[in-house]
Amino acid sequence: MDFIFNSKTETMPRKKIQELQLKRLKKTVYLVYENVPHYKKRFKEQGIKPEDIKTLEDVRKLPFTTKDDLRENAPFGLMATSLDNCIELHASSGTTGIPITVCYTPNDIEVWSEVMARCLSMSGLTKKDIFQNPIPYGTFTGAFGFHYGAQKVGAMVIPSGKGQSERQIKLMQYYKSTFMSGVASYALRLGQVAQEIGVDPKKLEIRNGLFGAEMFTTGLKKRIVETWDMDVHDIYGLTEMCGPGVSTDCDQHDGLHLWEDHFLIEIIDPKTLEPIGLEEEGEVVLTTLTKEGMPLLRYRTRDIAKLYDQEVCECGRTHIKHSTIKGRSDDMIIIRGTNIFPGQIESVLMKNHDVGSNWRMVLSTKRDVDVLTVEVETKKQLSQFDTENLAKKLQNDIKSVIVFTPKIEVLPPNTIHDTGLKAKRVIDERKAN
Ligand code: DLL
Repeated sequence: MDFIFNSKTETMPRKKIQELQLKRLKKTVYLVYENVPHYKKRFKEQGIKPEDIKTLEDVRKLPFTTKDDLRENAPFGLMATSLDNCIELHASSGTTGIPITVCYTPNDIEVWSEVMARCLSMSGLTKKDIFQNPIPYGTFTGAFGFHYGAQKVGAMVIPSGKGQSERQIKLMQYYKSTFMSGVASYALRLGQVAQEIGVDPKKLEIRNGLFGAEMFTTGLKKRIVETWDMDVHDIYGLTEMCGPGVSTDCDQHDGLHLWEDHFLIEIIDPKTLEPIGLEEEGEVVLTTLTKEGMPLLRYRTRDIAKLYDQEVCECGRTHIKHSTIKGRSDDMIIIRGTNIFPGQIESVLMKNHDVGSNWRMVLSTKRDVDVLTVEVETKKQLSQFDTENLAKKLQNDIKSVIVFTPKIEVLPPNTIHDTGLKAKRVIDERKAN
């Protein structure tokens, strides 16, 4: 059940939210202009001054910030305060090997704990809960964000940390954990491991879960709900903003409320960089409104979503809602001229009850033609006959969604090996050919 952690702020009239946003945007603009040489240079190049920001729409006059800007200024070049004023550091490894590093002042940690407490309460966490946190504690933001937020709510945190799935299940049994967090695909994997060791996840005390950190399709959510018989919520966030805690869906499950008193969201067309209207899909661009350590203006997340046109939600919250993240613009695959998002494939797979928790798509080239192979693990070992039938069914179902016939490889359970914290769904071998 959905609880409101900070009623005054979460249900603030929209006009008031916008006034607060403008006040905080102006402050952030001065802060970076005066303290971050990169932004001062960009303002000069674009011929703008902080005092040019008079309305919220004026945000469009400001420069974008990209992942390349972060890498070029790594690790501390975009800091708006001295390292002496910071008390914690987190980083995401990225693909190029240069980690995106973020340092937090005490107030940044306080704000992060607050937004996480809001997200967790919205997913049903109360001080009575025993909160199991099966995310690696390290430079990845996930575990600490959940940890701070759950403690702020007053729940008891079990910092169960990285992997060791059997141990996670045993801790759940032993301590009677009632709420769990995690990386989306791991929640399903954990359910499968429970079944493998003879534990019915439905019979554990877990009744709520808050998951995110990667593509989280409706199909995957449904599978987690069915496996665990728990209420599932979706949490979005990224290292560059704070980590998890930017937005979460309430009990209506029709969009994620984004904490507009701390983040300003725009949706842009990634090609023209022009703003896109409500209810239309585009790239999420975020500006921090209260960050002290590393404030960012118009950060291009590469995540694809749309904003909903709704004044007040049934839950009483007034903060804007965005759709689930459809994918990352850099995850979109173009194969024989067709644009494919991994989420489209996952939605088909998760509807099929013979399909297990792990899958991936492999792109290769055969005689100069692109080939897409979808590798799928089954839940249980299947006979040759059933394996062939499943492959045919999945081929037809996927074809009807992506208008393209993939090859399907049906594999026994536990044959696709996890490559890291987040599931790696796309293996593109085309470049090597
Ligand atoms: O993944 C923070 C996080 C931890 C969020 C735990 C939720 C739960 P990064 O490693 O910097 O931070 O990765 C951020 O992950 O830009 C999205 O592409 C993706 N992502 C995060 N949450 C979701 C979600 C954390 N709920 C990147 N749905 C983001 C889809 C998500 N994608």
